[in-house]
Amino acid sequence: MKQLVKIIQFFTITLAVLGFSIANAESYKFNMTVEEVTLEIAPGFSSKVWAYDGQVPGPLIRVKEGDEIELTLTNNSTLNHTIHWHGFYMTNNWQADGVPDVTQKAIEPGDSYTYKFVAEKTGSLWYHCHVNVAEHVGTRGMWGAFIVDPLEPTPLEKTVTKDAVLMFSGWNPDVANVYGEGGNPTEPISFFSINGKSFPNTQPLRVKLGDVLRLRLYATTIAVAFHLHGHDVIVTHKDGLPLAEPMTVDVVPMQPGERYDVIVKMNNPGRWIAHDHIEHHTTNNGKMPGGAITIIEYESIPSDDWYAWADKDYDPNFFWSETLATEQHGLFRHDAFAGTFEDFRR
Ligand SMILES: [Cu+2]
Repeated sequence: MKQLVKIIQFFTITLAVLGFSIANAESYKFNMTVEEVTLEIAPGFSSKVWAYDGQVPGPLIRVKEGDEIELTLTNNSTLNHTIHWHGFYMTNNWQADGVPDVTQKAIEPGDSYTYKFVAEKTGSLWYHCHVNVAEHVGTRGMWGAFIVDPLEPTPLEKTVTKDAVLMFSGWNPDVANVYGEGGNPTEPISFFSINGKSFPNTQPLRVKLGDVLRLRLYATTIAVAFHLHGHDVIVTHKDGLPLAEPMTVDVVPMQPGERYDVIVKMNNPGRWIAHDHIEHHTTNNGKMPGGAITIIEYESIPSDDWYAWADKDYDPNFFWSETLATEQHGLFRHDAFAGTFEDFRR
């Protein structure tokens, strides 16, 4: 009898949870394009890219668990593309997985394709092209972050006061200006970036004493060993999913495609570098400093005239922190990530 009561309770709770999620689900209709633009990555180094909505990273998509998404992608470029929704389950909906010649025909120049799916999995997910991935994703910037807020965040997540997305990638200057080349595993990747920019073109992360900072770390196209000076970080999520036991570390090793969410208690005022600890990833074509570097600036620390970023033109949304500070859901573009159109398109 006790067992039966338990079973009935279980189903009642399950139904209540499902009912709740369905009742609160939103439906979104988005449009994105693929554009051929040139992206400035480091001082003196630009690359031709295929960019979702003309920007790298592509627009941030943010919804909540259970929401429905309908996204139409129009290909304004000269080669075929798709979107693969990395980490999504696509239950009974495998045709939305975005793999050319497996789940769909690739989207040809001038054509559109509509993806419809439900945000079942939560956390720090992402999207990328799945046509000739080695070039399109590896060296042409076809990727962006997709965050699904869980209906029931973990207690640690609820303490976060500032959120940031850091997408790490690499670039090969030898093929940067020739579409259709690149992606050879032996090619020299000699520029390294966070959100499509190499230091000093990256941006600082400004915090205050007492902040609880969440960094959503994406090893988008290359291996990364993320290290923040002066603090330990608590690894709370791997590939979007909460860890049963969060782990405290000072280096976060990641392989391409992996994401780790880390939470940092901002309890040590100063100016602290945060960088990829694979040594040559902090260079621009072999010259240090460059590459995948940012600096955490506590607002109580005065600047110095010798500070590398003393005169920095500050962009508070470079890590999507402003967007993520709101309750807003949707698709978000950011001008700072936009490439420039070539003359031949005018
Ligand atoms: Cu592509």
